[in-house]
Amino acid sequence: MSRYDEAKKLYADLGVDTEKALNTLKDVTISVHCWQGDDVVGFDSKESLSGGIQTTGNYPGKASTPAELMSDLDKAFSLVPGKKKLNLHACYAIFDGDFADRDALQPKHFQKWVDYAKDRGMGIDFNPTYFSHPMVKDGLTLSSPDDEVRAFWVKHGIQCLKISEYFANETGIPCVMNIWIPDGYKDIPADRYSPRARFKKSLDEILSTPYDKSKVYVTLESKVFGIGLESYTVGSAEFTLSYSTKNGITPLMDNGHYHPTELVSDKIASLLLFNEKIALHVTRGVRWDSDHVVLYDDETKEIAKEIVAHDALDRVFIATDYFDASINRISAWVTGLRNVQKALLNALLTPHDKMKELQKDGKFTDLMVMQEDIKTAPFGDIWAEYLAREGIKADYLAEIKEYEEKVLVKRV
Ligand code: RNT
Ligand code: ZN
Repeated sequence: MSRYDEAKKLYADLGVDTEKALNTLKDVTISVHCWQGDDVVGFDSKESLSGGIQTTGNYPGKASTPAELMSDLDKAFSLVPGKKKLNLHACYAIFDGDFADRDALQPKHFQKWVDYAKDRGMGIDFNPTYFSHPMVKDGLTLSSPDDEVRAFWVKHGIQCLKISEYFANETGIPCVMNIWIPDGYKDIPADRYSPRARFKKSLDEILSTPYDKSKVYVTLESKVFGIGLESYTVGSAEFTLSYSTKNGITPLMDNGHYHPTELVSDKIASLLLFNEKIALHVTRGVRWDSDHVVLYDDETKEIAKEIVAHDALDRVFIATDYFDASINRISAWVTGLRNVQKALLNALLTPHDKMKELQKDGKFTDLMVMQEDIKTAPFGDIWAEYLAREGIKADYLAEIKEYEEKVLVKRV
């Protein structure tokens, strides 16, 4: 008997159908953040990364042209099982001598990305880029008191909506457009109200542009603090949740954007009760929103469990969001993406109904024993079977090292 067949039997004894789990997982789409490949730099400006986020490390071989980034993405995609979507930021516009500033971006500046995605049968998600740009004034964009600055960024949002609709039309797959602004203050503000009021007004202005809501899902991402923005962020959790539910858009939770003892896994159920869809940025914060590579750790598993246990795979937009420049960037992509998939598989291999029943009946002794027992079930054999069925090699390091030697280290 193969290791998979044995594992299948053991899981069946626990009440879990491994075939069903494998079939479900292969249809789950993960939106892959393009910005791991070049340390969140993009192609439209020479400004250094701003907005209170930071990439550290200087590993050789970062992509600095569209061709390089596409090639690196291909390498990463080839080593990751399952369905993928490409997640782009507006700063990844590709200009052919027709530079346009952020407030004037057009669908044509993303045509090469559309060709790329279509060739690979993928959809595209999108993010307006409200950082690393001279029009970020005093750390503010959509909440700026300067009318010119605020108008510039409103226009950017509107153009991005048009580009998102273009992506959906071209690929035939809906586009998730995520709005995140870095706006905030380093020190104690005198007025916490007015910046949020201006942010609200700006969002209203952007979203008053007609767009097809069956093709573009607008999400709004909250944050608790950023580097240099420690005391106040305009787009706080309360703001983004209230705005989203009131205006029929989708809230996005990034699990690096809360106080360290606050867990996104605990928030998912509440959001599912009040929203048709929710969105996630899966990341790993170490002591702060450090955007480390996602591991197969407790919180990643718990997040996956919350999605699967409540039968919400079709209601949650799952995207990755991390950037590590201290290790091979392709390995960073592959490791993190595989770990999200592992966490989902682990959740699909958990007898949730049985365990919910134990909780309902107050059988907490039995529940704890079962929760602990399942941890030593032969998960690795099912994962190996998944990779094999997807035609993906288990060992990815050797291939990445070869690519590093042949391609990455030769880049200047
Ligand atoms: C920043 C947010 C945001 C960015 C990307 C690049 O803290 O998490 O999602 O990481 O837009
Ligand atoms: Zn994020």
